[in-house]
Amino acid sequence: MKKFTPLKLVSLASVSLLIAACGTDGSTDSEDTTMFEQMDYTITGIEPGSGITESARRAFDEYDNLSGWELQESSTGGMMVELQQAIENEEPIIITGWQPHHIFEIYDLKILEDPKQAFGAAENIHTMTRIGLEEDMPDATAILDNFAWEIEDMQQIVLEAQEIPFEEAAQNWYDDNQDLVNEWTDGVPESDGQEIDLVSMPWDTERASASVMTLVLENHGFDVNVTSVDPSILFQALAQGEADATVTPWLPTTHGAFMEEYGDDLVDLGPNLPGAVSGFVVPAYMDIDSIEDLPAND
Ligand code: PBE
Repeated sequence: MKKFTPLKLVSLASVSLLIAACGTDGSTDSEDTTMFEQMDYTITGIEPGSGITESARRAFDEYDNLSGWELQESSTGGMMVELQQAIENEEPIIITGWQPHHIFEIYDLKILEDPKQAFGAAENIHTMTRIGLEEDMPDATAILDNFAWEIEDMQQIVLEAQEIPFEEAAQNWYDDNQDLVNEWTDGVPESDGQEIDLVSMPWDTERASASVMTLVLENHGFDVNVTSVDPSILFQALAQGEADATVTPWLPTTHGAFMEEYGDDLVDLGPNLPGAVSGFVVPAYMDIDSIEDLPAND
């Protein structure tokens, strides 16, 4: 049976004890078994409210071979620490991971094949507004609608922001990409201080896109306010008209359930970034390639 450990924040001390206790003591019949035992048949997840956690739960439903495995939900920060620790010790680990993300620049990782597409195929990150924004703020809506960039752009900001403040990394990208920015604002009249409320999500990728959109709109005369919330709150805020716009939802899969619930009550302006990916991610030194390579823990 599948088991979940909601909101369990495993301390680092208990993780290392666990790993020590499940060491390679010869009690298992193959190296593979040892690797999965070493992980305690546990996948290291992130925040319970994230879309990728929903997708991971779907994977647990769809893959019979994940029976007896656990999804350990915690936080993105906690996941990153555990990943770093595992890689330093060349120990096995499976995380819920996504790209763009700077961990793919720092570590040699692979996304496990997902033949049942529990995490969807490649996704796009979309721009959305509340109903009526186009009528109320046609110029801001035009800029939002023109916004389009690539994984490499977003990843560059996120990577640089590991060393310098986020706003500075976004500003650097903005300064270096004036040609692209001009394409988004070309022909759009400047505002004289109209207020616009953006909603974003608490991940670095989303901080990057919200920071860039803030710079673009502010430099075009708008007064921008950004609030970062969980995906469910973000969709509610847009559907209820409490927020004006977002550049953050991942579709069709990661936030697909929210789109089903709120899609009729908001305006989807379409993709701003193509080819985002999420899934179960492992260090390249692990000798598995597909979710189907994971043995059930019966
Ligand atoms: N993420 C990053 C988010 C969206 C962007 C994949 C962790 C999620 O809701 O899962």
